Amino acid sequence: MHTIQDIRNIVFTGHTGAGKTSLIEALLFQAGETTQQGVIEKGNTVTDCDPLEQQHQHSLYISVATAHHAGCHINLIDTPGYPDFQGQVLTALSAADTVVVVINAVAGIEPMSRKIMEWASQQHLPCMVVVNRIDAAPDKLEKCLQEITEVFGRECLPLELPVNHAAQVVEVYDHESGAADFSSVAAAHTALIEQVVEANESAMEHYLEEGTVPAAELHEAFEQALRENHLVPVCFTSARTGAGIPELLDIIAKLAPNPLEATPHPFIRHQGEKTVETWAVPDPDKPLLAHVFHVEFDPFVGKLALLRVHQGSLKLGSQVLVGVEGNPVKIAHLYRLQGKERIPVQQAVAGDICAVAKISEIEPDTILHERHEDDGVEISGMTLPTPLVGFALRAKKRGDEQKLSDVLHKLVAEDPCLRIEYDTAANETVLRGLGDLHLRIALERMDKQYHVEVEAAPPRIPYRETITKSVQAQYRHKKQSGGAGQFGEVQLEVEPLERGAGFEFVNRIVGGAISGSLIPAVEKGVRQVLASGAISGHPLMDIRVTLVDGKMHSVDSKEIAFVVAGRKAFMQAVAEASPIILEPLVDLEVTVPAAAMGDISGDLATRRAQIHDAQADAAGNMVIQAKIPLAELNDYASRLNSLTGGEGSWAIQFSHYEPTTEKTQQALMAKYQVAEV
Ligand SMILES: Nc1nc2c(ncn2[C@@H]2O[C@H](COP(=O)(O)OP(=O)(O)OP(=O)(O)O)[C@@H](O)[C@H]2O)c(=O)[nH]1
Ligand SMILES: [Mg+2]
Repeated sequence: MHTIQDIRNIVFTGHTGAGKTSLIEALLFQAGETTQQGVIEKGNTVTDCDPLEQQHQHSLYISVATAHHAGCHINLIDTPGYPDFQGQVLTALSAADTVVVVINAVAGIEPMSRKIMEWASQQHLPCMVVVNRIDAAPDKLEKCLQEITEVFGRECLPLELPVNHAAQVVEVYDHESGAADFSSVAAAHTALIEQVVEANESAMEHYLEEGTVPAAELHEAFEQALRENHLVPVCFTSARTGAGIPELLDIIAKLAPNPLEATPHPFIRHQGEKTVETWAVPDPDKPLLAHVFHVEFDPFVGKLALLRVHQGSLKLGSQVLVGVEGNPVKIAHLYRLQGKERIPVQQAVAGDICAVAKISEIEPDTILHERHEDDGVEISGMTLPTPLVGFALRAKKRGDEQKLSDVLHKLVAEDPCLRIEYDTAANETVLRGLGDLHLRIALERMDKQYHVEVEAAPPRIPYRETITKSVQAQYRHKKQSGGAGQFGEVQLEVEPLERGAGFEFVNRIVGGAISGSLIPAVEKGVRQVLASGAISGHPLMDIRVTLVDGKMHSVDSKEIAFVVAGRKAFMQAVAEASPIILEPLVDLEVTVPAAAMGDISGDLATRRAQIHDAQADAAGNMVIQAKIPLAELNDYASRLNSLTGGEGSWAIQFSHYEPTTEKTQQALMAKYQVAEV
């Protein structure tokens, strides 16, 4: 049974293709967890265990495996490197004590790695850089290290150096001299130790006075330097040849922080109206606090929740409380995971990672706890990016609607950056994600894993209608067929308001031409048109409607008559007030390699974009800022991918409404008339 001191929680992050999954595979093999090292191309790695991951040869979800080495229980968390799946990385950070950013030695620092480094330092998480694929670029490693210090900072220092033309590596924490492919072991050792002792006064004193630091004190200073991001060690590996793999495993066991040495993860506690920051105490004997950092659905065990125990111990057969409701549940199945394999365990102590199955009350981010006073505890995580790219979905087969809805809820539970929206105006279910690939993988999963056939179409663009001049209109509603009749007459004035002003209804009736009790009926009629649109079926905005006059009948003037009169008068007024259709514009930020700049701006020009800024960032990429109609972005993700070879990224945010083109307006109006007939 391992203790908290034996645990290491390492999350592997970095740009797609850097070799995270392969690296974990090599570490598992080195530690003797597997008898054969799996290969991405064969689809037989431990952590790419999902059929879609194997088919695409890319990780899509968080996956956990454990290596046992030098008395340590090392939890290795694999994450996807595609930007579309960054939600998985952000949630995995909440379970980790060390963030390993894997860099592809051939490609150097790529966009996702830079982003992850920022996130990790925002959270003060200990970081390590692993330069992988050194077999493929033995001559580029010195330059790669230089780039790392330039981009990530001078805290990045080699903890290893490649030797024998990158066939091996030498660790420079213990080794004080020897040759290396570049620099020297002595120089790297001195630089590392000097950086470490700067973090700790007593270690610094020993170093200055005696030239050496006692091992335990140096270890403590090393951990402190990691926590303060004063040191980011750089290692070198080849998952393919095995170079640097035994050394990396040793380093993880010896120098990566255990949960007691790591940066504690912050929690918040809701106390009535107030929220206060709080910390878990990584002590197995304290009351339980365990955080669900990932949920997945297994065809055999159903809902499987991955947890990091932050305080106390989670025991098989125990009763725990779930989330803010504090509902009691029994832990009937407790596992540790080895990719898709579930290994039953009796308990998970503070600091450890485990999985529980078949507890329907558990959602992503749920806290399992023991005392009702902890019902209001939540983990305080990073803000996730907003999913903006969408598909409107419909089940192909009639009767599959409920199945589709169930599947969508599962997909959203598995990925915090997928979202379901219901557009009631269009009667559409829209699935939103961070990009085209994100949504396409979700569609593929619906088809291949859940066997529900769907039709996907671009979602309806939220167009709006408005008017461009002021007019008055009058309408008399009169119905006299048997019994009591209906009579109502209203005179309205409509005026355009400035963009974004919304809607105003003003009553200017004086002298009781319409009784006060019937005026809300007129407004009701007007609002019906406001919501459903007058010319294209889209809501109206930026309009003031003034009720200027009207007539009533002492017997026949009921509410319904004035609702109808209000509606008809408003429709008539809008038709005469030169109505136009507005479309939403968004602020678009595109980051692309400088070489792709020409193609990208040319393409944007064909999409009616107005580029207002283009600047190089620190890594030499171009960052373009533009305003662009949302309607022009339906296929942008795949276009950007093909123009930049997958190197581009983009983000949008709503900006404002502007009149759409004459052509779009005519098309929308024609479509509406056809639908109305
Ligand atoms: N030459 C060489 N190839 C490697 C090495 N490590 C991984 N690869 C190859 O690089 C490709 C990507 O490896 P993965 O392990 O899937 O990379 P990843 O970082 O997990 O990628 P994502 O899951 O998409 O984020 C595969 O074809 C691997 O065989 C290495 O050390 N040397
Ligand atoms: Mg992977």
